Amino acid sequence: MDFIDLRSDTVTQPTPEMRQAMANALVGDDVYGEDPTINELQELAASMMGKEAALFVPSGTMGNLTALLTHGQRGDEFIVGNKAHIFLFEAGGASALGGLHSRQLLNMPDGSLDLDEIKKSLRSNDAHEPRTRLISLENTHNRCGGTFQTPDFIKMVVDFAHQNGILVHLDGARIFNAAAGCNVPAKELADGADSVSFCLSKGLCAPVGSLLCGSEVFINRAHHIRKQLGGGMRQAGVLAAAGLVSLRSMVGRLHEDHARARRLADGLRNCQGLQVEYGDRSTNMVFLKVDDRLDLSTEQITSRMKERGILFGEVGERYFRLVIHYWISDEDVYKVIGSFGEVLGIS
Ligand code: TLP
Repeated sequence: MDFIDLRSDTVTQPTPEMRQAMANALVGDDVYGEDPTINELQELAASMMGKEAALFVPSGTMGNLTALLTHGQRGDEFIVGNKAHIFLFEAGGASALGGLHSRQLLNMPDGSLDLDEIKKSLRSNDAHEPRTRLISLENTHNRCGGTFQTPDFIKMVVDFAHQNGILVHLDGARIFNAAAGCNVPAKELADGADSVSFCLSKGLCAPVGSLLCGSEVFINRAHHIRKQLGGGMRQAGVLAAAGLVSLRSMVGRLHEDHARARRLADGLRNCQGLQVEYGDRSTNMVFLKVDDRLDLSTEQITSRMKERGILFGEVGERYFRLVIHYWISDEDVYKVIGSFGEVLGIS
């Protein structure tokens, strides 16, 4: 059976254009800096983020980890939301490998952080305390509904951080979804951030890879850290070739995914016992809460939907995430709405 796979946008397969570009890619040894396709991708990524330089890394996790390890010293503290991907889902890498100490602040429901809470959490020069080194933001914010953070919010945090000698890293795994959501170029969302990472292998459909962007000095240091992490790749231009297609052909279509996500959310609002989370700042993710009064377990719902050829993620108790991406058509969206109606009933 061909599944309608809404578990994540990480499940996207490369497009035929990408496979063609991969087959024809010029390659070289990137550890020597000699892969022309990677160099081209890095230059394009840096310019799209408004930064001096960029580094191709195998994954979003390695992009974030490389950024944190490049910015901070052992014992330094970084401020991070309690629902941030870096905090929840990156295997504690910053602490395990960098000795970095996380200071978790409650994420607001829209994924932002409260500036007053950030202010209160800054450390003093007292020898008992770690040094506050960095604030890490996420855009779009995955666990807060795939919501985009606005340029004003980012600017407010960046300005405050810089006035206090603190750096800002942006986990922009889906920064192009955020840019499409608030209708600004991605570089506006990265403006002022000391580093930004973004993924090619999510809604942009490339099979592998992320980019870490920042100043030339930062990227030179990050290059060294990437090597320490074992992320120095050789003829990875075959991967970068797909990434170039992502940046040139896939960025401009993300609003289509958002329109389908909205259609899906609107259609599901008629289903019995479902609370649909999709608001003004949502992008390609729809979250669903299942009413406790509904006489179906989470497993029953997921298995009955699976029987109908539909997969999605369970991200909490009676809580689901459905992610729209390039390979999900309008027809698929209507099938998902109809199937939920069959399984749950229409109210
Ligand atoms: N997110 C994945 C899972 O790990 C949860 C997903 O299915 O959404 N930052 C953000 C905001 C992410 O959502 C992810 C992946 C990453 C970083 C890590 O990217 P990879 O998987 O390439 O290491």
